Amino acid sequence: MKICLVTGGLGFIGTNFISHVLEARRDYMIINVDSVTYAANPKNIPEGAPNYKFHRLDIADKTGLIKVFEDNKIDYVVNFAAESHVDRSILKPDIFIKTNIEGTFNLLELSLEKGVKRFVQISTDEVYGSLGDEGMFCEVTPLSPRSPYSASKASADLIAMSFFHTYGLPVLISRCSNNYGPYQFPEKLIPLVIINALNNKEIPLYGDGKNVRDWIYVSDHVRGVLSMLENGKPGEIYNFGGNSEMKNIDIITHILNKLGKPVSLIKYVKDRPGHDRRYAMDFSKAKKDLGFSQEYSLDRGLDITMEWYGNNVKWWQEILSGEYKKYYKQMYEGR
Ligand code: TDX
Repeated sequence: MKICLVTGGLGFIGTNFISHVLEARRDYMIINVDSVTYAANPKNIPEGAPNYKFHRLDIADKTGLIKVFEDNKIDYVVNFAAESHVDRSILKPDIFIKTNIEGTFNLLELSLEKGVKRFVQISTDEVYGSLGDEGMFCEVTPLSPRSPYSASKASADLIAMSFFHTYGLPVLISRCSNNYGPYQFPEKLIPLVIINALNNKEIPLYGDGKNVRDWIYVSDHVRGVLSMLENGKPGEIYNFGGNSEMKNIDIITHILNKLGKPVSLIKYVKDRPGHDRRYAMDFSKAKKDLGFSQEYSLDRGLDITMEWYGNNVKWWQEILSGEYKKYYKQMYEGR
């Protein structure tokens, strides 16, 4: 049995990763450590799933983590736990430093001490900064993060890689473009558009709406992470992308058309400060070294995602009536 500690496994990508591994690998035992912040939901993974244990714990809580590492002989760590929303990092950056940097550092120290065989750090394309009309990010692109969120992720990447070079901890880093799919918290663009459209509510579009993002269906990303965990080379960084660059205005219009909703729902609002203009990923290394390829086109991924939000109204209605209500008001009213 391979004991795999997954952090942030009740959040969006972590949930999708755990579900995939539990289905695809019988020889994995998953230990999920998640502090259950606003963006996590304990119902995402059923209690009592086989080969699965859950601990409610913050990765910034080193004492708690020590116990998990002492009670279990952990082979692998996959660190999804992070504060991940750029707009929240602009409003209140401190928690991003604590979770994303200090939390990762705690995991690295304990992994080294306990002889973990592989440490996968889940990073993001945002660490590379912002592109103009041309070019793509590759793994050797210099880091140039521009928001407190992306700066915290870039910092964690640097510390993680320093553990590889200095102490020989087998660290691997994944950097991926914008994920979308089931279980994504509605503060992110795609679920926000779907849910607002279903509720016939205005859709806030930042700035001129021409910022470009590359979209990847979450299942493709989590397959990439698993192949990297199993077949990647320690000390390496792997980019993952979706080959689906779209301007924000175009992807919103596309979703509204699919849902049969009018484009008049779109409301141009004040831009995000420091808003990165364009992301695009060169993921030829993951293709070549890991055999990574996408299974989902943007259209297929969007159809499945829209269907999931349509079938799981209770899941997101609970969110809309909680803390998110206050955040949404602060973010968008009067913008
Ligand atoms: O209401 C909105 N209106 C809007 O125009 C929101 C929420 C977003 N946007 C724009 C901003 C971005 O250009 O849409 C684009 C996507 O925004 P987000 O969903 O907030 O994602 P982004 O800022 O691109 O960052 C995402 O991708 C990289 C994730 O949030 C990060 O966690 C990931 O690392």
